[in-house]
Amino acid sequence: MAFGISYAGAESDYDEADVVIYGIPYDHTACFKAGAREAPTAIRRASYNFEEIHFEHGIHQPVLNVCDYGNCDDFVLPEDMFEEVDFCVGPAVRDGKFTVAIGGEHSVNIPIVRSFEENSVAVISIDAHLDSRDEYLGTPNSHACVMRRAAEHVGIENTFVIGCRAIGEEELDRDDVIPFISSYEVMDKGIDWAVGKALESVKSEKIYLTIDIDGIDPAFAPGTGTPEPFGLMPMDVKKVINAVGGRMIGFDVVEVCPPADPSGITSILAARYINEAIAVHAKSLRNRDLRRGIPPPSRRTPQPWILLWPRLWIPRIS
Ligand SMILES: [Mn+2]
Repeated sequence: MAFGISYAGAESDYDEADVVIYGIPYDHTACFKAGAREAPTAIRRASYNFEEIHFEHGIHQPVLNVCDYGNCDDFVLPEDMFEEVDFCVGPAVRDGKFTVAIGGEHSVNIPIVRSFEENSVAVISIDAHLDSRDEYLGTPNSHACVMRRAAEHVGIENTFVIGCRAIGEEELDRDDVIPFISSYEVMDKGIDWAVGKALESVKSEKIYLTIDIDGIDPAFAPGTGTPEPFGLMPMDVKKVINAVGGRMIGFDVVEVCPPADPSGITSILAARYINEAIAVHAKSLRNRDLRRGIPPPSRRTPQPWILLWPRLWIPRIS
């Protein structure tokens, strides 16, 4: 259980959890607006905005056991952050849990991907940037190098970026360009086409989905470290989460920057994507159980003390 405010509905212990949520409040390689370290708290708070039921999926979110494991400790050097994330998130990956990480900047994705076996997963990224530099501002572990590091671990054929529109010359002027579809192509041909291409392109059946919130147009997600105009629509990304569906084995949302998000709208969108990923995972588990002849779980019965509790419950923030 998290210290302070937990993600809404995350009431399970680790052992019985299907889904484990981690906050990784790391932003020390930020190059424009810093402050993503505040996102785990802001997104957890935003999670109380939503209904527990997803009528469009026929899913009541509490059918899954969700554990909020709290935040990783913060370290300044990315290599120390990697070690901490491997210590916290690595065991859950190896235990076969569905992990949901809340960044932090995009570099928090590097140690999570490395906790999967080499070449065992594909990494699909929603991002305004290709993030494929060998190194940036003196470190190979910058948030601008995430997909290059992923490609080294899972193979370049198992990487794909959707929605990018800010790419450095040195990222394109090389033989091993990370496969991508720009936001301009998505605008012309539609997100269904784009995600279809991505799913065809990657070789691994299992997919880790990482959402850099700056992939969405800054009109809808202004609270981010490096905002970039001409982005994806919020609904596009919901569709991507659904299209990846049962192939998704882990998820993160990164680069929300609460100091640049005075209305909180970006954190709300990020929390909604987390709920979407949890609902999609719940749906895939339900379908798997149905194939095995196991009846779907019934909605969790409220405990008597919950029925006595005042209806308006405002989470305490500490
Ligand atoms: Mn980005």
